[in-house]
Amino acid sequence: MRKTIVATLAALVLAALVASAEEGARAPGDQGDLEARAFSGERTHRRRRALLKALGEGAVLVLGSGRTTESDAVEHRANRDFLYLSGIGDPDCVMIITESREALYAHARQKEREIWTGEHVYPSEETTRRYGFDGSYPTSAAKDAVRDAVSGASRVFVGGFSDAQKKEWFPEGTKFEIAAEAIGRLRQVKDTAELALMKRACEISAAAHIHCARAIAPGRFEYEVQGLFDGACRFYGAEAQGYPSIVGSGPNSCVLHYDKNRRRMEAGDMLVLDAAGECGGYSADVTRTFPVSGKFTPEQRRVYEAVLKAQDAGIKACRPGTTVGQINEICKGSLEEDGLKKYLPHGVSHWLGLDVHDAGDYQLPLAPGMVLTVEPGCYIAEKELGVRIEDDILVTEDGPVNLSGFVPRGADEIEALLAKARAGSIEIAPLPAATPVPELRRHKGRLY
Ligand SMILES: [Mn+2]
Repeated sequence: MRKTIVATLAALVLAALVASAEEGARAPGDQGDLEARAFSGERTHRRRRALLKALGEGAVLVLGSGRTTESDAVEHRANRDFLYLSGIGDPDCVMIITESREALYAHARQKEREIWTGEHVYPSEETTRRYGFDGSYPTSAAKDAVRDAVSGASRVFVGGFSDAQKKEWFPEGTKFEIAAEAIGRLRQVKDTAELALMKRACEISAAAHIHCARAIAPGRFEYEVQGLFDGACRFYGAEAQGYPSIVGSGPNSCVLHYDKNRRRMEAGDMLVLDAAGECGGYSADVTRTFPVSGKFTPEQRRVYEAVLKAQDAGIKACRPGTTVGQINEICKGSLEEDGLKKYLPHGVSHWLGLDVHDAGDYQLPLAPGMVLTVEPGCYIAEKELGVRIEDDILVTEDGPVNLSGFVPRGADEIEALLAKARAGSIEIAPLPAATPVPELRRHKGRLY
């Protein structure tokens, strides 16, 4: 008997394993291990050394992490250059990097603040070790240290300081050089740990595109699609959206950065969905276009397939040595063959990474490790017919790798996705039945 139960259990476990292997499906996963690898002290130390070497002999780098908000009620967005070079996303930190020393400055530990916001980076031996610096010190010591470091330097590179802060922090007459360009050239080529995070962001975004298709139907609102999309990104571990989700139907399909997402979709509309999640600070950037009715009209299909053809040509060209300018020409040339070039008012590519429009030099030819978008579009405003198709392409020696390619792209596949998605329900707790707003009587002369 027992033997039978064990055998049955083993068979069940095996069946479950086989099923999950067949589907290749993954549950929401912990992203912490990927982040720890991408921002290890050893790795960020190597980045800081590479940067100083690029800046040249006698250079000093003073980089602040800045502050995007004074309010705990508004999310702080980590300074991307600071994050890249340290793994630290906290505000109000400063790093001073010279040929001989790497020092980090942060607010001393404030236990009473931790009640509100939890632990932040503060100077300690553990902080020094974890982030790979030579020492970590309280912010109160930072101004003197900046003056010392700058006085002996032949070149001073600065980032993350406002003009007012520069006056306050640096000796008068300091000749500033901008650090961002050199940091951008480093950020432009991703290592394997960064690519693992980008790949995760793309996979999550792709899954969210497929998930939210069930809300694409006549009569539904653009924000319903956004709700399912953004929620699916968080569900799979994305800590933020890479940028405000663009869900533009009908006339809004022709508004490039539309993000109000309040319109009710109608039969016959096109819907441009440009949205993606962010993992460990790295963003994806994915666009698909859907016919709200479920089927493209012949005209919509003709335009859609022309944009797809242009995108295929652009993606194919993403090889070492090609420039972004050439990819732009290739996509536009393809649209010209179909008489649609005049409906594309934007460039078709940008770098992608810690920023959705990432740092990097657009004159440099593509090299292995670079990631860029290829996103041709066609916007015929008088027909309310907008199409954009966008994927995230990794450049390798062996050719382009489409990191976001598993969202259907072909016109038939898009229609099949919509048909399948609509068969699924949107299971969410219903709003309670409508009840009237309580009446308020006149109180101290006030009118309600
Ligand atoms: Mn883009």
